[in-house]
Amino acid sequence: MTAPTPRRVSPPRPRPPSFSGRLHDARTATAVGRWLGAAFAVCFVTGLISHYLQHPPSWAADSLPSRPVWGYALTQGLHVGTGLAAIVLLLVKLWTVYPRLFVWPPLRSVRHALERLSVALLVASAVFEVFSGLLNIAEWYPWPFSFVPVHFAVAWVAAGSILLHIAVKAPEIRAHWSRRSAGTLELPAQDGPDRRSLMLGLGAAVGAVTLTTVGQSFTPLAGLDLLAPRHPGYGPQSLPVNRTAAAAGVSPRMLRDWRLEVRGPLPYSLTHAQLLALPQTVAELPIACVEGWSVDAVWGGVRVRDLLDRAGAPPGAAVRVTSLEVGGAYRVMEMGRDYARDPLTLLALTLHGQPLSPDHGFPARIIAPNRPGVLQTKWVTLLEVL
Ligand SMILES: Nc1nc2c(c(=O)[nH]1)N[C@H]1C(S)=C(S)[C@@H](COP(=O)(O)O)O[C@H]1N2
Ligand SMILES: [Mo]
Repeated sequence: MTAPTPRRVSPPRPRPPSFSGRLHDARTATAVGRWLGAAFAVCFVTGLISHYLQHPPSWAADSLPSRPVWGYALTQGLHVGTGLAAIVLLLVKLWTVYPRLFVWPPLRSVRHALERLSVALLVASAVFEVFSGLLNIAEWYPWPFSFVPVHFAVAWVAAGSILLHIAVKAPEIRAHWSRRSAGTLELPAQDGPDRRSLMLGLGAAVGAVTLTTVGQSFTPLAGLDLLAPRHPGYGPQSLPVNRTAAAAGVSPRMLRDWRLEVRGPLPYSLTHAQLLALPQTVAELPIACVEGWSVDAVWGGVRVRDLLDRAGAPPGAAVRVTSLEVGGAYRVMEMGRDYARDPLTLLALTLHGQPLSPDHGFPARIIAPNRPGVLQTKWVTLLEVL
C-alpha cells in the first residue's frame, strides 16, 4: 500500500471586482478624454508661450511681439483657467478608467507591460502638472525643488505620454468618438441617461470651477471670483501685489538717496524730481502674473526708449534692468530691442495718477505691453544699454 499523495491545493485566485456600467466603458473614457486632451493642449501651448517670453532663445530676444498689449494676460488666463478645469476632468477620467487596474492578469506580454508603463507615466505626469500648478497659484511650495523648471520639464513628459496614449488608443478612440459609433455586443453604443448625467455633472463642475476663478484675470467676472487666490481689486492702489517691498527687503532707508542710473555710451543719473520733469507718457496696460491674475491699470512715466536715446544707445540696443532688491529671482531682467523701443514701454512713476506705492515698486518700475508680470521689474535703480 502506498500512502495517498497529498493533493495540491492551489491558492485562491484573487477575484477582481467586476464593472459592468456604462460609466466605465470606452465610450465614456473617450467622451471625457476629448475634453481633457483639449484642456491639456491649451495648457501646453500657453505654457510654452509663457516660457519663451521669459526665456527667449537669443535669436528671438530682440523681436518678441509687444502687441497685442493684453496678449500675455489672455494666454496666462487661459493657462490657469484650463489647468483648473483639467483638475476636474482628470479626476473624472481617472474614475472612469480605474477598473482597468483590476484587469487580470495585470501583465500579459512585453507589449502590454510597456503600454501599462506609458499609462503610469501619463497619470503621474498629468497629476503632477495640475496639482503643482494649483499649489503654485496658491504660492505654497511643499517640495524641495524649484517650481518653474520642474513644471516645465514634466509638461514635456505629459505631452509625450498623451501623444503616445492617443496613438495606442487610436482605434478605440475612433470607434467611440461619436454617440452613434458601434458598441460592443455586451454594451450597445447608445448613450443612456447615466452617461448623460455624468457628462452634465462634469460640465457643471467645470463651469462652477471656471466661473468662480476666471474673474482673477477676466475682470468683467471679478464679482464671481470667490475661489481664486487673487482678486483683481485687492491690494494697495487697487492692484494685487506678489512681492511686497518688505518681503523684497526694500526699506525706506534704501530709497532715501535713490537715483536712476543709466549706463551706456553717454552715462547719466537722474533724481526722482528730474525724472518727473521729463516728458511723461500715460498708458493703460495690464499687469499679468504667471500665476494667472491680471489687472489693467493706468501707468504714467518716462518712455524707456527716451531714457536709452539720452544715453546714446544705438537704435537696435537691448537693455538690462536692475532692481534695488537685494536677492530675489526677479532682481535683474533683460529686455530685447522691440520691447525697449515700444512707445508704451515705460519706466513708470505713477499708478492711477498717484505716486507708486512702495509695494508697486516706488520710486520707479518697468511696465511694458504683452509682457509676463515677473518681468515688470519693481524698485528699478539701473538701466544698462546692451
Ligand atoms: N524687483 C522685483 N520686481 C518684481 C517682482 C519681484 O519679486 N521683484 N515680482 C514680479 C511679479 S511676479 C509680478 S506679478 C509683478 C506684480 O506687480 P505688482 O506687485 O505691482 O502688482 O511684479 C513683478 N516685479
Ligand atoms: Mo507674478
